[in-house]
Amino acid sequence: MNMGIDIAPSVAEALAMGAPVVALESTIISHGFPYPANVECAREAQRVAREEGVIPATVAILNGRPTVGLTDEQMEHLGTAPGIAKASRRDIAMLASRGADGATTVAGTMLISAMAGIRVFATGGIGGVHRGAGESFDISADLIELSRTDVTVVCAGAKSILDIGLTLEYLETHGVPVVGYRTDEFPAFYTRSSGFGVDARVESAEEIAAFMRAKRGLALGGGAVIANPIPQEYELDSKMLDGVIASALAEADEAGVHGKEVTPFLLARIHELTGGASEEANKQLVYSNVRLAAQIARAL
Ligand code: PSU
Ligand code: MN
Repeated sequence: MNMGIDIAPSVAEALAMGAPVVALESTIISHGFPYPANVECAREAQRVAREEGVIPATVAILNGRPTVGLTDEQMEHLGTAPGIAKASRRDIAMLASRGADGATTVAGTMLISAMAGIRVFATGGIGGVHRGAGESFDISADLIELSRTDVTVVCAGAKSILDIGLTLEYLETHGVPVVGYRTDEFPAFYTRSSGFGVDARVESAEEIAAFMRAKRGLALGGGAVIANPIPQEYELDSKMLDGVIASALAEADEAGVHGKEVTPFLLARIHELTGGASEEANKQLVYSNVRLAAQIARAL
């Protein structure tokens, strides 16, 4: 039985005509930023996509229905209502059966995008292998989804709250291509460099579209990561960040935070400890990723 998904008219029409569509996630709204920056960022991300001639499709679970393409009111709801669930692959069926709301992670958004037939998705940063995963086994479901669902995820790399080296090893093991857009290095979200390389470097959206066509033509399955470094002018100071991240990690450890709470806890602490600086950087890298994702969707 397929209970189906709800696709907004603008998105359904674009998909039917073969017009370009870019998916956007909603965990970033409910758990990634404080209010009102969260809703502002979500609206501006949609505006940037439209400015690039592409239809934005923000994804969430509303009243138990996977929903593709959100209105301003729906995004306001996700950004303000208390206790919105974080929805990764394993949460979706329970939210559906209970008729509840959920903000989709990268994994959840990929899954629902694939159901809708959307091939490109822009986010801020992907989840990954957490530091200390050898003990905690904390590896984001985003990485497993990338290995099984054919959606291309444009991101600014992964935050150094994660073990970036192990995240890249894991993606390699699971056959997920990691492509650098105009970079040889995998970016670290707030900063352009991490000290770790990418598999391949490309210079244009057309090259990425050609890569996606080749991947599909060979029925290779699985997704791909397109790593787009934060624009230089918004990059944060890495020394300052190292200190902030160390404090946030120590606090999480002390507070005994675990499971799906870890990432939202760390994101919130980083925003609190750095004030407006990280918030601005985070917003700007999202817009830059939406712009690139839109260019890829058009090139497809
Ligand atoms: N990393 C960020 N910002 C985010 C997230 C991760 O820099 O908003 C969110 C994304 O929705 C991602 C999720 O899919 O956190 C990963 O959570 P976890 O580590 O619990 O899998
Ligand atoms: Mn986790």
